[in-house]
Amino acid sequence: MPANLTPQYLAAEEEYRRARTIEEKIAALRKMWAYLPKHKGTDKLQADIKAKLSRLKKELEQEKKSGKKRTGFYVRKEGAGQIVLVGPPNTGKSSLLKALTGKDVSIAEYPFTTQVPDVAMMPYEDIQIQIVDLPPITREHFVYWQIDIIRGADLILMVFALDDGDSVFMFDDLIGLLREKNIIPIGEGEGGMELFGPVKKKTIVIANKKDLDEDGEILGFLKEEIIKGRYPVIPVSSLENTEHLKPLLFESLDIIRVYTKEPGKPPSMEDPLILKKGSTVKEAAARIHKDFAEHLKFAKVWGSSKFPGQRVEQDYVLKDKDIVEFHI
Ligand SMILES: Nc1nc2c(ncn2[C@@H]2O[C@H](COP(=O)(O)OP(=O)(O)OP(=O)(O)O)[C@@H](O)[C@H]2O)c(=O)[nH]1
Ligand SMILES: [Mg+2]
Repeated sequence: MPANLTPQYLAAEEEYRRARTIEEKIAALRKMWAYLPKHKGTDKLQADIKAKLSRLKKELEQEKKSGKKRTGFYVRKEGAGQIVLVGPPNTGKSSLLKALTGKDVSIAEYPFTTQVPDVAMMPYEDIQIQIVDLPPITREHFVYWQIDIIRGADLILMVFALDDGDSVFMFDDLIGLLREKNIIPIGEGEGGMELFGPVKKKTIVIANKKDLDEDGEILGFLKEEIIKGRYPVIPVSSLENTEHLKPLLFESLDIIRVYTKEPGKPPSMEDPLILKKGSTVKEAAARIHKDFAEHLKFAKVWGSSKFPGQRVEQDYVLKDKDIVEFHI
């Protein structure tokens, strides 16, 4: 991101992220344009905003012509991470949401049961992870707010069914549909959050309804003939126990929990800081307060350090469940 973007510009960008309708998006983009400092360093951003504006204006015109009014959905992020369930119809996405979170959602034998996003929190140890269930995605049913929600998520779970339906054959089509919308599902590595242009998203394949594939034949086919090692594949049955999935989901979010303590006091074991894997002591301090990071002299760490309460420098890389005491 180019430096020296003004707070007004960043506020407009936040407004854009939250915009639900095309009109709201256009209004936010116009503000971004107005507040964007126009110099060489923002060339790319200027071009992106212009391109997005003209595309949305065209979409708005088309919408007016067709007389169809679309309403969008925006899901506010909550908890330590946001995971979105994506897949063809009837593969058990909503059943999986229910199994992981306990939320009672619409589940039915027929396809296209889910029509609006369903959101619920999955408790995992001492944190909460947000799960978003979407209406199924097909070439005919892939609307802009589904795209926006997937684009904003931290992790994609692609849910297929090991039943006698044909969902597993839709795998490459689904990847193609996402790629067309500038979402690049990746099996490993770091995903991104860019506002414009192609964005990589970490993706796990969930092979659901494994209870219907007793001999594992369909699972074998899915892994060997279709996925071919491109993505991790996890067999589950949403009707049975899905507990084994939870630590895997936490791991895949690439986040760590860090607890803080004040000198001479016990650590506060509630509400850990949630940081990206690989974060340093300085980054943890910055999360508490900008000044805090600037004035930080050193820290003491319990957990990943060689001995409890070891003094470490600002660039010390923290691990999940570390306790940190900042000294300024
Ligand atoms: N045997 C079996 N059936 C399942 C499993 N998970 C879901 N089902 C059934 O599959 C059907 C579809 O489940 P849903 O959870 O509604 O599927 P969905 O993917 O949300 O469907 P849409 O919202 O229409 O895309 C229901 O009849 C579920 O009971 C599973 O693990 N095993
Ligand atoms: Mg559903």
